Amino acid sequence: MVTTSQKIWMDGQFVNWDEANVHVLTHALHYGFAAFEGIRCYKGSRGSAIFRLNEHVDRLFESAHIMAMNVPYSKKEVADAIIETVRVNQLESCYIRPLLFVGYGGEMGLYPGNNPVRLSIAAWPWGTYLGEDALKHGIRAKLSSFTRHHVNVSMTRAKASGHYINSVLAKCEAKNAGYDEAILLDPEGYVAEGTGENVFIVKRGVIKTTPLTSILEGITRDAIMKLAQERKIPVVEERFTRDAMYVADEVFLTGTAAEVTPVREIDDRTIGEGKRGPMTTILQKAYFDIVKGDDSIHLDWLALV
Ligand code: PPE
Repeated sequence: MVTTSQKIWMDGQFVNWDEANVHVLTHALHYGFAAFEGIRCYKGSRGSAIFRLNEHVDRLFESAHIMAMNVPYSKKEVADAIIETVRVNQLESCYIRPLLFVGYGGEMGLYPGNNPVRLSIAAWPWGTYLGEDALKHGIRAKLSSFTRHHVNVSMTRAKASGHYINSVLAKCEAKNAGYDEAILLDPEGYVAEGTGENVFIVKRGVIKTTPLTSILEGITRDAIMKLAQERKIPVVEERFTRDAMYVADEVFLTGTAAEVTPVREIDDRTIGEGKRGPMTTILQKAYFDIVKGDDSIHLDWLALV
């Protein structure tokens, strides 16, 4: 169950949580034509801070641009509204979900026409994404029977709602088979990403992650790559196969919701030692130090509430 908060920002004003409703003929509800963000705010040593707020707002606008949606606000207005949503609800640590969608404006059919582009921003407390044990001991993943999007079917640089049918199908398949998460391959058979996470492997001291073809350009992915480079750990963006994951020393997933989650098993094969590996431990700690305000080098990644 979601832990509710008091108010949701909708089209420029705050409404009560239970009253943040839309018409059933909302375009986005029918065709998935919406873009969203997932952002975390952490209470740390410097108070509550939103991680990489500007990058998330930029990505929301990029999604809109790819989808040719006009955002009726400036980036600053959206960033301010996000901070205000956390403040109004007096949240300390929370997950923030801006949703930009084509609404109902009297017309139906695929063509968005003059239907309004609407924006809502909700925030609520959301704990560990993949279970209490996940961050410490790792998860069990399964390769999905569903393929991630082809670049010319869906443009995955956009965090578009409609893309997530693919993720939801993969997630349900993996969960129903008793696994924690699914990993999807791209249309050419190389590893793409998790249902809501990017994938990294570690082999003989080198970190690899998938290139930006059929994946979302993760903001956590970018942070982890930078953190590794700062520690002189080699990082390459390169395609790899499912068997490269099976024989990797470590595999981990990154995402705003999933944070930095070790993968201890894939398709019933133990990965490395079957527990959180040393590289994952270093990068996970580095990540949590930043979001908790304990790393003075990356303070520019935090927007204080
Ligand atoms: N790939 C996908 C498909 C994805 O949805 C996410 C975020 C990522 C990679 C990682 O991106 P980033 O958060 O910028 O590091 N998934 C969001 C939605 C999760 C959900 O269940 O909803 C998230 O983590 O907020």
